[in-house]
Amino acid sequence: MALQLACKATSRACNKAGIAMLFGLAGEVNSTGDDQKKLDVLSNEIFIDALTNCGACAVLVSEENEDPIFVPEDKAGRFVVAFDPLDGSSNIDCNVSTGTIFAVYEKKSEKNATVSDILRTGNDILVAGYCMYGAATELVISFKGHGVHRFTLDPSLGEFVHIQAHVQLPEGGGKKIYSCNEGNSRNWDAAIKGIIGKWKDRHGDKPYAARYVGSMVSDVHRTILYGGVYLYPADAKSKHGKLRVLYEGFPMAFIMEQAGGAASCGMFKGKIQRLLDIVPETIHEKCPVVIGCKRDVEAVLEEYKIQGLC
Ligand code: FDP
Repeated sequence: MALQLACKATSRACNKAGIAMLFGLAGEVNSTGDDQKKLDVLSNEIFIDALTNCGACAVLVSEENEDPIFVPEDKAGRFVVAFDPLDGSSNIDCNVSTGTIFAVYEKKSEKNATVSDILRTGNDILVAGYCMYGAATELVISFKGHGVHRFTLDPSLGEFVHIQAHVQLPEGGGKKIYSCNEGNSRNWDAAIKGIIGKWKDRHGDKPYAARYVGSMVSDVHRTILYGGVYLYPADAKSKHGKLRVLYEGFPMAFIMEQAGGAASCGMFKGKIQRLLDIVPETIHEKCPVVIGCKRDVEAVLEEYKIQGLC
């Protein structure tokens, strides 16, 4: 309830951003070194307020806060939430879709929560989801073992309406789409260069289409509904990729697997790793991301074998 309330308030802020003069920079740099936008700051306050006061949470990790937030004892509950309040924020000022991403765990510590309650493998996630602020506001959420569900915000009611139960990626992998920032290709390893090359040159067959919004929520949402693959791989310059484990990689990998897809890091720290198996050591750690339909994720992993890299 707290998460969906915060999503509604963030949706309203995004819709009114132009009128309420919420476009532009807030003048600060966040925990991950990005310039904070006014909407980053506002949405972060919305999520922290909702999650701190709902009585359900013990620790919060936000992309916008360098340190974990420990909920005061009198308001503390048993859940731990990692979130990126407004992902894709470089798209805010040109009115392109952004989103919130979150993952929920149950704390292990018997008494007061500690940071170890959040530095865990993605296999411990109980609930993960994202909310996309696009042409419509859509909340996609999965409670472990209960499938992926889509809800669209009806602005006239102010409520999320359940529009699809047990969402699954299209049978066989769906549309042939790859989604990545190809501007980084010079620094990719041979396997990523190789598979993207094969998708573009299919010896007479129609090539894969390239689609990249540059907002992870939108690119993942399209991948779940249409098929294909989304990649932000490691490269020679960024050995851990760009995306954050706790509030980007893990929740999206969890949802993708629950929807019948696959989620890998590709080659990471010298081996191929399933994304949800990694264990972060710090709260803002990054990891490479290769997520989407099994057909395409497996083709990426196979390419590492073909190139003799694993
Ligand atoms: P942004 O920097 O605009 O916040 O990690 C955040 C993210 O956006 C993702 O939402 C998006 O997929 C990715 O970064 C875009 O990165 P590039 O600009 O390097 O392609």
